[in-house]
Amino acid sequence: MVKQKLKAPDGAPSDVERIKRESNFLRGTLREVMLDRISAGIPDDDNRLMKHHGSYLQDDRDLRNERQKQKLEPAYQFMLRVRLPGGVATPSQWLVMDELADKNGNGTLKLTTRQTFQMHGILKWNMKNTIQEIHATLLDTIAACGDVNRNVLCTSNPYQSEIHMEVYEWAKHLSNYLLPRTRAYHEVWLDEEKVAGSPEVDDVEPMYGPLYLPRKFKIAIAVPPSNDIDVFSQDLGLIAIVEDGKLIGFNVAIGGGMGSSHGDKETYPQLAKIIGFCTPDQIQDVAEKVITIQRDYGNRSERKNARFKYTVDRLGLETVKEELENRLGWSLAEAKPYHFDDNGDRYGWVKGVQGKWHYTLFIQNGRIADSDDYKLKTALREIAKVHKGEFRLTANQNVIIADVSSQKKKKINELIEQFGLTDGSHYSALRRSSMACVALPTCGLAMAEAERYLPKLIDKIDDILDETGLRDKEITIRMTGCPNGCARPGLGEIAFMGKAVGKYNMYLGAAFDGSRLNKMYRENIGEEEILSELRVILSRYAKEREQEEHFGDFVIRAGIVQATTDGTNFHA
Ligand code: SRM
Ligand code: SF4
Repeated sequence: MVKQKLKAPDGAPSDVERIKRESNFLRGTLREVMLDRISAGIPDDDNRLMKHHGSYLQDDRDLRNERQKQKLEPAYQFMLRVRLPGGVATPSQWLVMDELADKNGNGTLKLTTRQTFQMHGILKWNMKNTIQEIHATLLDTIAACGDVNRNVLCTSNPYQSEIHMEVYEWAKHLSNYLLPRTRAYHEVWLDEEKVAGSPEVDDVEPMYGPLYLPRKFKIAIAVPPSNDIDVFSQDLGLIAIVEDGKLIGFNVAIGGGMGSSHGDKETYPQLAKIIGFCTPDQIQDVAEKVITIQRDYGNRSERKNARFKYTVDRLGLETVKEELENRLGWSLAEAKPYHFDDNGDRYGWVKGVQGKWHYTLFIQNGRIADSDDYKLKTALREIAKVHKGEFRLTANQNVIIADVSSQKKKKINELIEQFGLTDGSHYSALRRSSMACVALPTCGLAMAEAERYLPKLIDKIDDILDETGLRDKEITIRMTGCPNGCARPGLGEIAFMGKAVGKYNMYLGAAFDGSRLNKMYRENIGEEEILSELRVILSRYAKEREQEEHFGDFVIRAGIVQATTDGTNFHA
């Protein structure tokens, strides 16, 4: 067989490549434009660079039309995303985030689908002191967005075994090791003085180089039987393998991703495929070499085809594996058996292996806010004041109050009761298994509502669940305001992706354990049609399902949506 010569796609580099190239390692003119007081916004080139510092310029879309009518510039504000490997934060870090959200943000915190905090509504003149206060609490926002490796996820549950702690340490290590090395962040936000002279390019970014990656890159580590981080949706997914109570290594899966564009067949969600196994001390090398393959062969002219999943498809899985092994200088071992039960969270109190307690709190779509009748933000602040353990943010947008001693459990329980916090048990199991992305009003790409609408839609679906006796049946349901897939909708047993205001494409049939994508069932439908479709399908599920059969499996067996022959990747 003639060995394929690897190359990146031809074509002129995209404008973002020019911006990165001219940026002097992500500096651009950010330092200067953040001082300008004429506009609350920043130029587009700097906004592109800003992402690598963990922030986006946005505008409040609820106010867009009105401001346009009044000939005012959009209501510019920044979103800021923290880097929080494995989602672990201390109570004092929680308190700082809580205070900053009130002082400089819109008074809320968003727990994201990648286990971290986002703040919205920060004005330009408050950005620098916000980042400085985050830094002072030993957190940062470096590489939380942008064409680099993003926040590294790992299974949240700290109770099942000591392996979880070990895996968390690996997630933290990978996140730190794969950070950009440029001092741009320190200079722009933390007033670090620029070192004289200009070091050689390779010294500045030995792994990334001056152009960084063609696109964002995502890594997550799952500890079976929990797939709470949706390991197959990642560019690089690692599955912890435990034998005789010891972590012996990781199955390595590559080329997953959720995003697509409506009606564009050249873009699609895809599940990562397992290519082998490596030991714990090999994962740094594996991650680094996979990233350099994407750096060298990813598409730098078409950003919509630039994710690693497209590089893998273009070059072929086997070729990428071969290239990886060439770069490693050794071969991956054969993948080991593993089993996932689900991709959800386990709510309420559980006792961990070391005798400490952990409480998973249900947070609807990750939004921490106070309302007249539910003081969630205040409650978590009061808990953080007395809590001595950790907060663990989950990839399902919930939070675990973790590592609670038996003595402290009583106090935390009192606060849980005083503020009426919930583990979700009085809700339908479907609501507990729901996720929605931010969408309107802050996301510039949203075509429809998600976070603000899904709870209301579920109120109506709950009526159907009550009629059909399915209230306690766990069915994953996900909604996004566009097909970019931020709430990993391709892996919802039921999913909706925004098409236009009030209109969604409806998808059915993902696997309950996150191992099979769903398929488009109806296009561009509104609430009435969604509910009438669900009434028929859920009624059939209630009557015709086999014992223990999950909803996603049922819709395929019943022929409501068709699976492809390999059954793994059948997103329309
Ligand atoms: Fe996302 C872009 C929010 C997880 C795929 N995502 C965005 C932006 C920044 C919009 C933009 O580019 O202007 C959104 C900001 C909205 C806002 O107002 O806050 C946004 N993404 C989110 C969050 C906050 C959703 C949430 O409600 O939790 C999640 C933050 C994660 C984090 O902490 O890092 C979030 N985004 C995801 C995920 C899920 C995951 O990573 O596990 C995905 C699908 C997985 C994947 O990447 O394939 C995801 N976001 C995208 C995409 C499509 C990327 C693609 O190449 O296919 C975009 C658009 C883009 O990059 O051009 C995007
Ligand atoms: Fe915005 Fe679309 Fe992501 Fe939702 S899925 S946050 S609408 S980019």
